[in-house]
Amino acid sequence: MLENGDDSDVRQDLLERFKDYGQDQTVAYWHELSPEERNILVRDLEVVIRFTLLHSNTHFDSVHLSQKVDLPRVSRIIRKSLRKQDKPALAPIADSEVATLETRTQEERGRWWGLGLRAISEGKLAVLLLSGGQGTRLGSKEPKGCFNIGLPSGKSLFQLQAERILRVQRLSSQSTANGRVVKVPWYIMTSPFTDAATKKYFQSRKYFGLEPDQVTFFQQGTLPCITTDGRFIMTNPYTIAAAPDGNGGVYSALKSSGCLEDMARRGVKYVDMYSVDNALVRVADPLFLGYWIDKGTSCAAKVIKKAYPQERVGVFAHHGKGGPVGVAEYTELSSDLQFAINQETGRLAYKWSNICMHLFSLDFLNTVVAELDKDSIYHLAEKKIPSVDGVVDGIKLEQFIFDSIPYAPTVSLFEVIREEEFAPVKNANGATTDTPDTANALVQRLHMGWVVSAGGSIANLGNSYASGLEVSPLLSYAGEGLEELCRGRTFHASTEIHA
Ligand code: UD2
Repeated sequence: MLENGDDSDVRQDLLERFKDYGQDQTVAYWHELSPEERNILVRDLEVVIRFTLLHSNTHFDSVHLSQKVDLPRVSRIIRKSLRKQDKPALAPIADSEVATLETRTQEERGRWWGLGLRAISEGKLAVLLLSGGQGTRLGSKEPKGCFNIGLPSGKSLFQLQAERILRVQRLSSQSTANGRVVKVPWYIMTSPFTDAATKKYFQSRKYFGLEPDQVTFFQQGTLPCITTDGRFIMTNPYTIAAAPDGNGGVYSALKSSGCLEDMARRGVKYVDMYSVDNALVRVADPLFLGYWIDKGTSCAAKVIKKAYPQERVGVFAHHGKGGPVGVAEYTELSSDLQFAINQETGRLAYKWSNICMHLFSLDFLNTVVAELDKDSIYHLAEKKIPSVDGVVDGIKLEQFIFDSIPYAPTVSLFEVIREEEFAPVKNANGATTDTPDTANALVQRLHMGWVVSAGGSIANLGNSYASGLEVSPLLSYAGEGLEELCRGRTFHASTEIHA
C-alpha cells in the first residue's frame, strides 16, 4: 500500500517487475490516477490482480479475488500458449476402440451396475460438477444450474442432479447387506461469476435433501485477458480485464483448493466429472462406473455418435496416427475434418462425440495436475474485449476438462444412447437446438417410455413433440423399479410422478 502518497519507489519496483514481463502498460496511466485508484492498482498488482470479469452483457464490479496471480506462471502460460505449436495431425477413433452399445451383453450390464453400486457403497466415488461457466448463450444471469427448463415439476438442473445423487445413494445402500446409506461427496466448481449465487441457491433450498457436509464448493481460477501479442488488457486505467480459466481450470483449482487432499481423506478413488447443462446427465452412474472399474483404466468418457457434422460437441481423436487419445473441440475442428467421411462405413470419420461426462481415478488426477501446470498450454479464445483503448481484439486463455486425457496411459470410451443421456441446455428458447424446450421434451419423452415399459399408460398426450411426463429422480434413476407403481395405471401427460 502507498504510505502518504509517496509512490516513487513502489512505482519503480512495480514498473520494473511488470516491465520484466512485458506488462508495463498496466502502470501506464499512473500519472493520471487518483491516490485511491493508485492504491487499488498497487494492491492488485502486488498481491492479487483486481479483475473486471469479462462478461458480454454485464460487467461485474471489479471483483477482488482471493487467489494470488503468480506473474511468472501467468507469463509462462501466455508465452507457451501463444507459441505456434506444431500439433500432430488428428486421426479418427476406430469403432473397435469404443465400448459400443452392440458389444455389451445383458450379463455385463448387470455386473457393471452391481460393481458400480458396490464402489459407491464403499465411499469410493466422488462427483464433481463443472459449474463456473456463464449462461451467456442461454441469456440467463443466474448460474445455469439454477435454470428451470420447464418440466412439470419446475425443478432446476441443480435439483435434478441432486436428486439423482440421492437416488443412487439409496440404490447403493439397498445393494448392501447392512443397507447403510453412504453419502456421495459432491464437489461443485464455481467461478467468480457463479459462486455467490450458487451457494445461496443451495443453502436456500437446504441442499435439496443432501447433507451440507457432503457438498463442497470451490472456485476455479481466472486469468488476465490478453492482446494477440500477450499483453494484459486494461479495462480501465487501474483494472485488468480477466475471465475464468476454462472448465479445465478444475485441475489447478482442485490442487489450490485442497479438494484433492479432501477426496483422499474421504477415501475417494474415482471422480465423476460432468457439465451442469445436460438435463439428462446421469450423475454418479453405477453402470458407467462399474464398466470402468472392470476395465481398470486411468480415465473414461461417455460418447455418443455425432448427429451432424457441425454439431457443437468435441470429438474424440488420436493426436497423430497411433498417438494418444484426446478430444478436438468443435471450436477447433476444421470443417474438412467435421465433414470427413469414413470410406468404408460412409459415416462421419470423427463421429465419437464428447458429452462432457468423464471419470478419472484420483491417482491419475494427482499426477496430471502437475503435468498440465508444467506444460502450461492453454486454448486461445478470440474475443472482442472492452478496454481503456475501446473494444480490442483480445484473447481469453482457457483449459478444457479433456486436456488431461492425452496424458492418460489408458482411456476407456463408453457409448451411451443419446436420447437417454444427452439433453444439452445451451441456447435460449427459439434457437434450433439445445434449448430448455428441446431438453424438456427429451426428458419427458424418455420418462414416458419408462412408464409405458413398466406397464403404465398416459392420457391427454398432446400431439406436440414435447408431450410426455416426468418421473422424479427420487423414484427412478434410469427407469428401474417402476413396475409396481405403473402397471395397469394411467397417468396424465405433463405431470410429475413422484415418490
Ligand atoms: C462442452 C464441451 C464440448 C461438448 C459440449 C456438449 C468442453 C470444453 N466442451 O462444450 O466438447 O461436450 O459441452 O454440450 O467441455 N465451465 C466451467 N468453467 C468455465 C467454462 C465452462 O465450469 O470456465 C463449465 C460450464 O459451467 C459447463 C461446462 O463447463 O458445465 C461446459 O461448458 P461450456 O458451455 O463452456 O462448454 P460447451 O457447451 O461449449
